[in-house]
Amino acid sequence: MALANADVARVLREIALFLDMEDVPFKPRSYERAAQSVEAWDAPCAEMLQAGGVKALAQIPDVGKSIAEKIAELLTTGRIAYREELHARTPIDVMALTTIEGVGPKNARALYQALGVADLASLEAAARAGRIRDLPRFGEKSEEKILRGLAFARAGYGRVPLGDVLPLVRDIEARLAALPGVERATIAGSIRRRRETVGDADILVIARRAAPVMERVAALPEVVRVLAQGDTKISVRLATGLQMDVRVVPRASFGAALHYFTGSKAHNVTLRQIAIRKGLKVNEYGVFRGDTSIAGVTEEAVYAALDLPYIPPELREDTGEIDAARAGRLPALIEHGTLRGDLQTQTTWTDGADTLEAMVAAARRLGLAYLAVTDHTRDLAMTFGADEAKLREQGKTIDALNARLRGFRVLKGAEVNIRKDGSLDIADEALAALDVVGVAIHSHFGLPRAEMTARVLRAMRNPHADIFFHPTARVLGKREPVDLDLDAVIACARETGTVLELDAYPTRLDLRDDHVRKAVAAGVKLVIDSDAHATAHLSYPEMYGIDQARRGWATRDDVLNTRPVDAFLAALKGRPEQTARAPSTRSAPRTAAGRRRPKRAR
Ligand code: DGT
Ligand code: CA
Ligand code: CA
Ligand code: ZN
Repeated sequence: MALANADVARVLREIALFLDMEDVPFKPRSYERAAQSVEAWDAPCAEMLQAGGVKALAQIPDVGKSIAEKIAELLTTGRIAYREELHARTPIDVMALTTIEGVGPKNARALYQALGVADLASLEAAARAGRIRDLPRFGEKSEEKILRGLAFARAGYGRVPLGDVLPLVRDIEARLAALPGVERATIAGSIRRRRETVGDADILVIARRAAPVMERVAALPEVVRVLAQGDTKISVRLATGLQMDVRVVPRASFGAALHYFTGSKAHNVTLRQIAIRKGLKVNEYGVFRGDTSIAGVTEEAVYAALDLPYIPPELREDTGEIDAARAGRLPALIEHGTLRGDLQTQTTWTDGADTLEAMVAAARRLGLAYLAVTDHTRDLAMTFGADEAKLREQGKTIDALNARLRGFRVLKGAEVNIRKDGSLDIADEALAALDVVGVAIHSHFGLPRAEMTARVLRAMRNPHADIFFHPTARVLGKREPVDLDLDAVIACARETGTVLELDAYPTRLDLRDDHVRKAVAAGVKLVIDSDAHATAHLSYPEMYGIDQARRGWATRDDVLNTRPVDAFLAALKGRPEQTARAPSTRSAPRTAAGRRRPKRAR
């Protein structure tokens, strides 16, 4: 079976890590960018190679001739000699080791050279034996951190981030739907509810005859093993490790089956109790009065039979949605296709893979009308963080670009570091010249709750801090959320008019759903951003962000970047409309700065 682009990207990424470990300049970034780009590329590399040779591969952005040749080598021989060379010098599982928080490529090499650590098992053994603490540049704290990281990686095992499975499962859904004899194929279970992590995939298929469908499922190229097979259900293991259950159901009971297998279990249980009180019975075949089915073809009919309006799958967690439905108080959830701007993106100015022009073009293709460039700032030296002078330079470039653009606006922004003490790493005057200031935690993740909360509140009280980016700083499967009093943050956001972000990058999803719900309930405004580091990432808000916002009961009005650019900017803190609400926090210079708040009559 030909390697998928994701597999190619993984090898390129591994090479980047090896090069990084050896302190080779520039090259690690080239490989990392190429990996990102290959991963995001629509056409399979294997097919491109077949159709157009190495030249075709070199058409992929950020894939130069040399890397294209290596991809071709990988696709034809299954290996890259260069990678083998690097691996022979430091024969370690660098990919696995660097998923542990506290272990970068250079640490990994040091651990190998001093202690022979080559994989997660030997890392754990070394940490448990207390041998890491004595190494130069490590110490007891790093050893503890590594142990925590290992425990965290283990605990997460078994559930995978939604973003790791959704594209593949959607693809399989489409292929099943196209099979002869199949009337419809639909994702159910936690993936349909868009839960942020997934235990296994569930797909329902309407077909008259189940056997041929199950044969085709077993023969899918991704399937490595059939775990179980019955008359209408088959469970398989995919090459990625994911389990997938496919059930074939008749049209007459499709709505009931879809409802049942979408879950959640808790939602289903509560609904069944309601049915019982009405003298009805609900199961995967329908809603029954005695032996007579009174609903089953559609989910809407199932709910209607219980005197309920349709409840969107994202809300079906038994966290009050059934009561709200009964009372006619379900929120009008934010819809797909309603976002008009993106407030967190990075470009080649720092650690993004694509130029500002390319990002703008891609954003326009997605139907957006504005985009804030929010490259990292000074303290993040390794990502070429901007200082005040660089931000000024960028500002000029953006002005020039905006003068050429019609119907699109690039906003001047920055992703400003919140320092340990809550101060920001860019001077207020420079912040005042920006359209949008995002503040974020990128260091000192381990502060105790009180200190962490005070730090964040201080940053949010800065009159220039418009948006608090990825508030809990978690990385799914890798870094736990910081210990932060979210209630205090939400109260402060409300008081100061600071917007909270739902970062839709698939390994972040931060704020997560239940935090969104709290923020929305408190009347705090949100934005849904991509945190894009490449053009392909700009679709994340639509792919993941909206769904998580829906899981947080957010309406369109709660999300500021559903508004046109002028209305969006007007809603940020310190705007004339807002000063009445938050008088104490905004000092005069912000609006008086002129450049910061130009009248946008264009
Ligand atoms: P997951 O796979 O852990 O991410 O979560 P789900 O929700 O996809 O759970 P899964 O795959 O075990 O089952 C799919 C759906 O089937 C589940 O959401 C509700 C339904 N279901 C499964 N087992 C039961 C059950 O024992 N009772 C009820 N009422 N529903 C069930
Ligand atoms: Ca499932
Ligand atoms: Ca399942
Ligand atoms: Zn960030």
